[in-house]
Amino acid sequence: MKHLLIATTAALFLAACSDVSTVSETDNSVSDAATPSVLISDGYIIAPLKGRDVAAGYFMAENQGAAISLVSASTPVAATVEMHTHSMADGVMKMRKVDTVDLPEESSVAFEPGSYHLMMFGFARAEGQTETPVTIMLSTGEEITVTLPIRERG
Ligand SMILES: [Cu+2]
Repeated sequence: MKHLLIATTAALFLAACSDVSTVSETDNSVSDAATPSVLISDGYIIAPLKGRDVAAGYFMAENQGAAISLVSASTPVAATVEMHTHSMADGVMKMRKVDTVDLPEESSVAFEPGSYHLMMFGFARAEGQTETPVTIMLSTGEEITVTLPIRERG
């Protein structure tokens, strides 16, 4: 399936109200200057452990243009969102905060368990809320907002 370049404010709004991966790539009329080059797909959030308020966010980021970086993220349901990665230190997997995640030209990076992830602190959602917008900021100043489902811990 072809993925969409989320291109305009209108497209962002539409994407925020539907599954981003199902929007068809039919509108090529937008100008290149307004076209974010990174596609965010397959995203989801893992709800905090019971009694805790830290959630994790995962997604695929596909850069379809020139080299770019993810520089920050935010969501209305968390006080703070950090980008983290895992690395081995003295034989133990540890998380650490990263300021940027670089995406070379036409590359992709997976935010997935054991690797890059969004760490959402002060996570507080409405009762019964099963999804939330998450905004990813790029080094170009562009922002991409996607709606991510919130998965309960199994
Ligand atoms: Cu983390």
